[in-house]
Amino acid sequence: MNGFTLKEGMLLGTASAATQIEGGETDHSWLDWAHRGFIADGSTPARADGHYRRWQEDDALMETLGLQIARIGVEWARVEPKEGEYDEEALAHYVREVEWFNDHGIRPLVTLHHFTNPMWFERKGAFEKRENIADFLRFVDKMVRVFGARVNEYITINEPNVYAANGYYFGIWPPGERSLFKTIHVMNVLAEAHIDAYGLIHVLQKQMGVTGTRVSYANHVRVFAPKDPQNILHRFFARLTERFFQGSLSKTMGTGKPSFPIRNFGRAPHGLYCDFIAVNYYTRSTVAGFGDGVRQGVPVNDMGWEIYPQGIVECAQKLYAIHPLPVYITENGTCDNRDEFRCRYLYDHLQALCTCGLPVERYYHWCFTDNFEWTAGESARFGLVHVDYETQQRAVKRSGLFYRDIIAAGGVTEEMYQEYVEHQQYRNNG
Ligand code: IFM
Repeated sequence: MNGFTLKEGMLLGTASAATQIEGGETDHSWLDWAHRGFIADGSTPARADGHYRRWQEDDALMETLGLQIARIGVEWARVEPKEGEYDEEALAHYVREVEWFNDHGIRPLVTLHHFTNPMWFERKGAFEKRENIADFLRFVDKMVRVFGARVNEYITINEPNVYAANGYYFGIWPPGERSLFKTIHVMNVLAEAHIDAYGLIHVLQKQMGVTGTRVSYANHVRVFAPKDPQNILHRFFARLTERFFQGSLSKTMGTGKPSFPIRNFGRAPHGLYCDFIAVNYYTRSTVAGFGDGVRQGVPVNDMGWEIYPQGIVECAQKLYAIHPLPVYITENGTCDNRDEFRCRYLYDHLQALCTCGLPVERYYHWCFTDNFEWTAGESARFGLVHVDYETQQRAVKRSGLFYRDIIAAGGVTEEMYQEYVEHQQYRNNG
């Protein structure tokens, strides 16, 4: 018998990021990166989904599909195009959107930083400099006051580990640096920025009489498995890579207690700096030395990432061991350009979550619409809704209909399994 029931009270929706969907010639680090020729297919975030203008169409489609929650991002560079100067129209835009969500029974969770910096902040050295945290906090302060009681759930910083690793270690994202020392330093500054923002949001919401405030950070977490589990070096490097990529930063951000290789950590007393566990999960990495790879003969998506559904539970369990809090899957999804296996992916990951013992309260699928996937540009499709970038036409994919039906049914029945999942197979690599 196939199928499963969603956990009691578990809510389903989607996650997105402003730069990836909004479009527009906003003066930020990713438009600059695209203009410098670093996007594989030559696209830029200036086009994306044009969501900034089409938000009502997109959000109404979410409502039609029955989504209960929406994780959305705010584009800092739109709101504060020049240092210390706010764009009132941009602020009003985001307020209108969260109001719309609240009025239509879709609960918003707002991400304040999702990879992209205004260029004025980037030019100042962004999170390489501790003193620049004040700029981020000014923006946080502004947004939280402007949203008031309309939003009481925030992610301060999205995937600080990916921001630091890609921008400062691999040099493939802005600002294109390659220095282990800087990577660790930036992680350190991001952890401080999160802890300060966490405290600030709570203080402001309390002052405004807002209740039920929940704030967290969201790291991109993976399973790091030794290529040969019998090989002591493979095991050692798997543990080391996990620590450098996610373990150390997650512990430091959540507790204020520096965890190697993060050191020299600032002013925050040790404590608890998250109100829920945020899990962005996609894949498992296979490790045999420095760097990571993908095992051969395993199911992979269109970007070559291993599909390993049980990993979503393994990663959540690790974070739960640090802080036993409600679990929000703040991102999970896959690049499946022809929508050939996304239903199976959804089924396998949701089933793993719904049959585990963790208190999983939210699941935000990445993403609602296809969108600008950073250096892969428009060529990698993660959406439940297809976007024709030329015409900007939206078309709900089969996986979008499956997601709608899961929400309506509170799980997957045998009939739904047969209709959407049974015939879908993953492709193996190698
Ligand atoms: O598109 C990204 C998102 O911005 C952050 N998490 C991973 C997604 C897929 O790569």
